[in-house]
Amino acid sequence: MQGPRRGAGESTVRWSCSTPVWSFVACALLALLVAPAVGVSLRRQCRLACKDAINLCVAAGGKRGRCRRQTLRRCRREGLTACGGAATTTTLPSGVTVNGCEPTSATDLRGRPQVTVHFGGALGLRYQPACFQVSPGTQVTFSGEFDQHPLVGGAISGGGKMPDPSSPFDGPTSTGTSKTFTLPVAATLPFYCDVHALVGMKGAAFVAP
Ligand SMILES: [Cu+2]
Repeated sequence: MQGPRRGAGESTVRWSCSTPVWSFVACALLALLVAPAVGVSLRRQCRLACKDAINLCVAAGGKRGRCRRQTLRRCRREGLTACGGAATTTTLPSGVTVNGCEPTSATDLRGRPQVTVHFGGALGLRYQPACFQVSPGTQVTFSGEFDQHPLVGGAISGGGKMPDPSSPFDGPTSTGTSKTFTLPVAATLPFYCDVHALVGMKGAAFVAP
């Protein structure tokens, strides 16, 4: 049953059930028609609202079916707000990981105007810190050899690289040894090394107030 017809059905129920002429059968039948429509509607709304959260879950390496089930279950339990902030321009719902990072376990560097991420060299094929939280407006400086470890804004998804041209990290940054990016607004910003992403050289900045 579609949305607009549901409204008509509800008003019919109210009218018919207070009118003795109508039998119990009619009331019961209408109630049966209306009730499932409400349930279906929330399910459908969750499916729409949680698309990004599901994609992010998959991008973080999760199996699509499992990501879908978990995300939709959370949406039905906690309401649509559970998926309201799933896009890369907002924060992740807790429990969802991207590039091996999850906001609640990420290094909390909020409140600092400037943060440095080191990579390569003595650290090997990784970023330090790899998973971190910063406040909106923070300047994040990546320090290391970009020619060996080109930096790209984006996520690793199902074993593949998914560059995000809209990421403040953009990229690839493949020359020089230091580059500073300003992260202006609350966002989930995964990044990776274009050469070593698939062997785990990746991370994510969670920008949160
Ligand atoms: Cu690398």
